[in-house]
Amino acid sequence: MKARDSIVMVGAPDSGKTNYLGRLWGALKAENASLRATQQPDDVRYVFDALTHLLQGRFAPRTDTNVDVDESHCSIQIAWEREGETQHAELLVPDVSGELWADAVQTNELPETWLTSVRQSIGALLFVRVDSPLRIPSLDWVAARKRLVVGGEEAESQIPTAVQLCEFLRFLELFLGKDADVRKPRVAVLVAAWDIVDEGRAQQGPRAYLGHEFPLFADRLVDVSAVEIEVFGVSVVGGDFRDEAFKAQFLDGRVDKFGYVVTGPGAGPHPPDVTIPVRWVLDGKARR
Ligand SMILES: Nc1nc2c(ncn2[C@@H]2O[C@H](COP(=O)(O)OP(=O)(O)O)[C@@H](O)[C@H]2O)c(=O)[nH]1
Ligand SMILES: [Mg+2]
Repeated sequence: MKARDSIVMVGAPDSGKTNYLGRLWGALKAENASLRATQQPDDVRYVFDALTHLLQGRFAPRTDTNVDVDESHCSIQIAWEREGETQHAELLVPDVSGELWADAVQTNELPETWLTSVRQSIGALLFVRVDSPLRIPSLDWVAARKRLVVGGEEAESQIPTAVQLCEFLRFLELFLGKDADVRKPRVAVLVAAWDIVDEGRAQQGPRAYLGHEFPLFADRLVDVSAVEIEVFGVSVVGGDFRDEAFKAQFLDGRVDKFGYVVTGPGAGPHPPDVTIPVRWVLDGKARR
């Protein structure tokens, strides 16, 4: 049987991967989902737990960094219809290992198993989160480190977040799809927790947001040619559970009515469909 196409998830710790995956799982298992999960993931607990947290009105907490890395590796089998034919793919999640991605950037070495996953994938989801306390600013590095220590949060990487993002992108440019059947791999950049971006910024769209917050990375995005890039703002439930009014409203409703993706400036949220970035990556395969 032909190997199935895969998409790989990439991002530093606290970049929103687990919560997205939990919410995506909910979307893939929904009745009449056009992009659907075809079987239980091998590490089903991990995905279930993430969704269960959301359903209870809490974000899934950051993954315990002490968890064994292998345990976290998980994949979701997905299927959808294109031109009357059922297509299959899988979403690979080398999660928890966000820490390891950060190490890889620092040491310039990707663990062999990931390298293989990246080479065999037709596309990637690259995560960066709005207002992550683990973010390392590019400019005022010394002050930032002091502040991080005072705040009780330890910087896990000494490399500024924007530089780290550029490095992730460089890995992807070098290796993504090299051993896969795809002409030009697609990389969806997911700006997670889009719901906490203030209204003015939100109006300008996710690409402009990256331009403000991570100018170095935003500049790099423009001159990438080995992969195709699109930037998405993503909110897994369409709000922040720290907002009690929102939380009450959420708990009163159904999860499939919450959560959205935004694309261009002024585009506003699409109707609740968190699968949009995954679809966009998969569609890259159809274009030859
Ligand atoms: N407001 C808001 N916060 C989010 C969203 N997604 C993630 N977060 C926050 O980001 C934190 C880290 O997300 P997580 O999925 O654990 O990141 P990971 O370490 O990359 O797996 C969560 O605990 C939430 O506080 C979102 O859509 N909206
Ligand atoms: Mg996680």
